[in-house]
Amino acid sequence: AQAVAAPNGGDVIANLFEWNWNSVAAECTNVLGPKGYGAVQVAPPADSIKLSGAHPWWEVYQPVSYGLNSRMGTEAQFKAMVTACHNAGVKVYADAVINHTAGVNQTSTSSYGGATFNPVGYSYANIPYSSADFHGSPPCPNSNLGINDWNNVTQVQECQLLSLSDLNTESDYVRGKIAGYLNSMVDAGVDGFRVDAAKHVAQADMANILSRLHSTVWGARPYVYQEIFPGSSGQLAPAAFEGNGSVLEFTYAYKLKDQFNGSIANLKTFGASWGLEPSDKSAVMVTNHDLERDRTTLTYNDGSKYQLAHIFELAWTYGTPQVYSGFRFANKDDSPPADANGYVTDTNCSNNTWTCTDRDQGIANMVGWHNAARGQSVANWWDNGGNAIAFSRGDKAWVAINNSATAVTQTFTTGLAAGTYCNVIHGDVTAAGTCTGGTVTVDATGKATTTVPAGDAVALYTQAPPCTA
Ligand code: LAG
Ligand code: CA
Repeated sequence: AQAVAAPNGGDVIANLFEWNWNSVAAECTNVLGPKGYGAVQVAPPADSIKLSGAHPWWEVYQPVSYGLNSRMGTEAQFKAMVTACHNAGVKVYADAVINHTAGVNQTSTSSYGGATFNPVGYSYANIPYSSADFHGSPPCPNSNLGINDWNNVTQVQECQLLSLSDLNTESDYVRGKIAGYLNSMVDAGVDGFRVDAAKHVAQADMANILSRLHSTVWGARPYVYQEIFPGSSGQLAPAAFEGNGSVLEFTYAYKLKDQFNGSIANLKTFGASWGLEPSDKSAVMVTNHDLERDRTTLTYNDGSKYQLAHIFELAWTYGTPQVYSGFRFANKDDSPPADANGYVTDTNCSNNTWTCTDRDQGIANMVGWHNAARGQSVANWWDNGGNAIAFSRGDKAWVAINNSATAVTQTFTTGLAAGTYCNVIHGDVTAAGTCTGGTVTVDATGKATTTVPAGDAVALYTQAPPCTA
């Protein structure tokens, strides 16, 4: 057993997409822990295929062994990262690719960790898997093994997604191998999993695999949130997977984009009535690595709207929120910054290659705001009927968001006790109790007169130590 600090109790997930393990470790220590993030989501940790030419980011979604030497670092670096994050109070959730191995349409036989495999022959010697461990036809009714009907349960779950070799998750052997892989991470301290392509694994198979998982080093069941694209009904609808854990809320991300491109005053009722999954089952997000590439959500290209959407997500009461930090790309298939052999290099947040959203001063400080507001209901809603809103969370925290092109000056009812508050969107409270940015004064009746600049926000909360000047 590992000696670890207790988790800090926060629930916000920083999704550090394809950051290498050393960079994740440093971020946990220097940013995520100090700012109150509850967890970090990391890229798929298994060894994966390495193509012969360029190295698109999606190589890691083609596992070829369950060893942990990968594009993001060695097994030792992975384990050191988990320990560093735990020591910073931050849990670690790994992206788990368990529906499939590499594409049967790939001819490369090299990997980042040195595994022996041949995708064309369904052969993965290190696990080992051979062709009997994959779905063929039957059960897939299509002779090319592809998915033709995306509303047909058998095709979606037992044919090949994108020609990726589809594991026979009905078999006890395969279930045992997948559970063994996941348990190797749990035993190393991993606290939960983003389950990749979960819609493509039969619910009964997933339930069986999850039943085999060990408890985490902190004595909890691993947190499971499943990738289920919406759009199908019945057994393929997000709700049909909730017996096995939470689901990533794609509808949340799509609707948030619509409102920030329309009128955020509508967000007053944002929640289950909008067709979202139940709050306690929803892992909500502004974007993720797929959505920023298909441009169906806000992305780092959207400037203040992207920042303000994260601020709203952290202030609102719905779901378990994520903050997304990836890398900049010109083309959809671009590699993350990597060395000549494709191994991802250390994250650099200042040379315009990575998008370190988790460090954005306003977003990072909203994590503390979010933690302070836990358990408090939304109150004191205000909007201008267009693109400016404000609300409090009980008497603990208050925010105003201006998604319009003109400044808004207003006397707001904040719900806060009288005092001087640091606007955490642009300031940090120092040890001496001063604010490095602007302050807002709340009067004895809880009112504050302030200006929210265009494309900006003002956020105040009761902090310790308090801001005194
Ligand atoms: C996911 N969720 O269900 C990931 O979020 C998504 O990023 C993954 O696709 C997908 N499921 C499979 O894990 C990504 C890329 C695909 C890529 C795939 C496998 O978006 O473009 O497919 O990872 O690396 C690529 C090629 C395909 C090819 C396939 C197999 O684009 O043309 O058929 O590899 O060789
Ligand atoms: Ca499947």
